[in-house]
Amino acid sequence: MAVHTQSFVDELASIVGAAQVLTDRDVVAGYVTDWTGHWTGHTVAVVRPADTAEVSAVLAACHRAGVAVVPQGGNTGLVGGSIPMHGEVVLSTARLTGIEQVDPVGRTLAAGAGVTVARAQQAAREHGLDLGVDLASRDSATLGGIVSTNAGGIRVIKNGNTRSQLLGIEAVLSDGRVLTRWKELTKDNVGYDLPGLLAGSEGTLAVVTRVLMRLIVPPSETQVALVGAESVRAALRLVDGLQRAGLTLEAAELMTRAGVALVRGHRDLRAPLDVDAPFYLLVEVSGGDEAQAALFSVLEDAGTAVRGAAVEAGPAHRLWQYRESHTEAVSAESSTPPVKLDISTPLREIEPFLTALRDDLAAAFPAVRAICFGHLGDGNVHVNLLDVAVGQREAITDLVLRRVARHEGSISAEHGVGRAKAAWVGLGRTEVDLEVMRSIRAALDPATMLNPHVLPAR
Ligand code: 2HG
Ligand code: ZN
Repeated sequence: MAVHTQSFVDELASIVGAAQVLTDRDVVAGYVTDWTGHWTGHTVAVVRPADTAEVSAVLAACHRAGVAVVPQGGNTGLVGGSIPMHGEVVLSTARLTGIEQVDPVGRTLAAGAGVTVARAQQAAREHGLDLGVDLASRDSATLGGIVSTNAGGIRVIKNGNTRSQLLGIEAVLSDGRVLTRWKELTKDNVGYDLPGLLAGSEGTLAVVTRVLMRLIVPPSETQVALVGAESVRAALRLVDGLQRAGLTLEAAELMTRAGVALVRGHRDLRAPLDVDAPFYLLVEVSGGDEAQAALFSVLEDAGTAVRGAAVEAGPAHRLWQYRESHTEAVSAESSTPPVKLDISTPLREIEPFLTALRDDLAAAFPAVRAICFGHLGDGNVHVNLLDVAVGQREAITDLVLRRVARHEGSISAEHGVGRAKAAWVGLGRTEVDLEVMRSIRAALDPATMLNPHVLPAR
């Protein structure tokens, strides 16, 4: 770092107060290692501003000093996108926790970027509404984080991803200027969609400080089925059948025999069904008794493609736990930090992709265990690779992502590019596309002060 560290830290302290500039090694430990345990960096300081004005002053100070900044929300990301690998300042949004307004008429929620998804959901539910986004890390993941990564989660099939829930945004540019696009309007077509651009920009264009989110009307009742399926094709046919029967899907999740066995071992759970199956589909549909009857009838029509099913009225935590415990079970049961590759393919390619991947891995990495699960309705598979030796991470990532590209897929479906996939963005975008992205980045952050090592570097 070019500046004198102590005077720079003192300057940050003069903005946010000394107690909010963390430099002690033990205190910053939780900010410099990611959730998977693979990415560990170091930082000159973790700064925790209390409001937008302080974020602006902190960024301006870092800009003047030429010190790069990594924004961080709940640190639940899975691609190393909020870890300071090169000594950057960590700008934590942990104190931007105000819920400013829930408007039950316009169905919007205005809140600080550091509000957790669970708190935002709770605030919305007090008005009979809900956030359109839900994900297993809801208790720690923040609104700023899900916007910055354009997070997906289990409700995308019904509500779309985070970008489509975002109505307005306040964000601070790298030089400290505050960008505000904040209109509680469904229709507002004046120029470029800047909130949409900042969504998914992974902290490279601006630091999100406040968000205006759409709220949804949640279903008053739901039915959940955990189905043992003969094949991925059979599971997809079932999803299609449910939609054609007029049912509204709230979720459609895929698991495998190996994944369910791993979760069962980790959580000491009994088998979800009294029959075994190579694949499991977890579906949630809205509605009461009538929906349940329609669900049963689609299951019956499926014949032998369905090996068995358990159906319960929502929220059916007992059935959901098999799906929601996957991430935790993978981390606990792998002998090395798991390699987590979040990919998508067209629906018709999921089965060929999974079959080819199994063969590729068996040939090249026979000792690695692969657990694939994810959001079937969105064509989104989470490829989790256990017991990968540190020296093999890059080669196995390359193998999987090249396989994805051969199936017309995306190397990042919902977790983002971060550091983990920065070297492979060329597999997902053309050269001109990458040039345009670099130009946008250079326009907003000419000196590359914000999260310089994620997404395509300049
Ligand atoms: C999920 O769908 C999350 O549960 C995490 O996106 C996926 O652990 C993973 O790979
Ligand atoms: Zn997911």
